[in-house]
Amino acid sequence: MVSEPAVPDRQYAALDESAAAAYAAARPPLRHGGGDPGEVRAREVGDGNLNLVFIITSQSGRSCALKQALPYVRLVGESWPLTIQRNALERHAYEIYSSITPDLVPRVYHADERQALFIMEDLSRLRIVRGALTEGRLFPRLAEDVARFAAETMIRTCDFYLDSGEKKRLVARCVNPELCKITEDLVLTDPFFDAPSNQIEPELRPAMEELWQDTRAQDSVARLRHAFVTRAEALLHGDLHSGSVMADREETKIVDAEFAFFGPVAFDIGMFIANLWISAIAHHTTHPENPFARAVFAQADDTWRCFAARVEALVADAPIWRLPAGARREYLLALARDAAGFAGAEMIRRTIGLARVADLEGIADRATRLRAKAATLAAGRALLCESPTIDAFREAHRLVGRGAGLDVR
Ligand code: SR1
Ligand code: MG
Repeated sequence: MVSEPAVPDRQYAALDESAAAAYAAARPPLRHGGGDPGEVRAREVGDGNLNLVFIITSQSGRSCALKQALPYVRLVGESWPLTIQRNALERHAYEIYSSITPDLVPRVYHADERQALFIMEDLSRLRIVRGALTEGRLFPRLAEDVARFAAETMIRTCDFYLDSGEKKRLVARCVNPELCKITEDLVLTDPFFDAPSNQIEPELRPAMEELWQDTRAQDSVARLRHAFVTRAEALLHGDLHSGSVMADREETKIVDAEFAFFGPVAFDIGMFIANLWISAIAHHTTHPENPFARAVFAQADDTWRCFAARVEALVADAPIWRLPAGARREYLLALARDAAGFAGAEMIRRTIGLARVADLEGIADRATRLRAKAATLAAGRALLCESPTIDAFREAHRLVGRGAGLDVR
């Protein structure tokens, strides 16, 4: 990876397609060993809530992607400013990930902190998993790969694997206050009171008012928020949902790591599984006869099983600090409870919060859409209430399955 030398008078400017093409044409991987890439074209394809993403192709046949941070939240506009330093933090996270699970993250070729951008591998051969799920496509390696990414990158960056000084230096290097605040607010606070950022259809308001009065759910979300804010356990991706994973039948890549920070190990896996559950509920509500919903449910289950198995093996084999068997069981149970709780909060916020999802919003028929949303809200609330006392993650899975009308064992 090549880093751009600091040029003091060159100020940050958001790129347009022609500026992105010109920028990339002069840098790796398009400008390769001094060779001319020929005509270069850029297409802005960013469909996320925060950044610009360009796919850049050249006459020479080489291509790449350029990701640049905007100084505000794209979803909302310039009225919500946001640090562009998140781009350097995301790249730093990829550096760490590529030392642990190189096959599961994009390769980064070039970075420019002043322009808050980096150039990485073009992944347009793969699909964003959320989009594929909405079209009824699943990828066979998804559960295992996402579970491997989460378990390996988190357990190898926590105190079981890192010497105490090294761990604390890494925690300091990965502080990410602005992006964490987005999650603290949008995932773990606003959905749990009548906040202006929520978008609640009138038919769903009674369910939300009940949730706001439910002391078990409120206690649970307060505990989760406390854990998210205070427990610097391991390097999290911080936004690991189906829109942050790209895949096909053969490979999986985890992207959009700008929310990375040191937080509680259960958060990422809970978020990812929640988004699979949302997809399964949306499909089951729309087409109850179609087996696809059941297949997505099974992937959620597999994700947890693969994650728990790998965490257990990694912790049992840890070089710095090895938990004995009884403590390991307690650790895994605590992870299952927290993951189920975080999943509940994520299901609720993706249904009525600021950043909702295509799985639900894309259901064309209003009555069906409202039924699906009522089911994701009910499942989220049940997870919040029951997660502190479950004895295995399977109980959370059954709870969601039953709520969705799927008889899952
Ligand atoms: C204002 S940003 C909204 C959401 O988009 C990101 O992908 C995160 O999920 C965040 O909560
Ligand atoms: Mg994102």
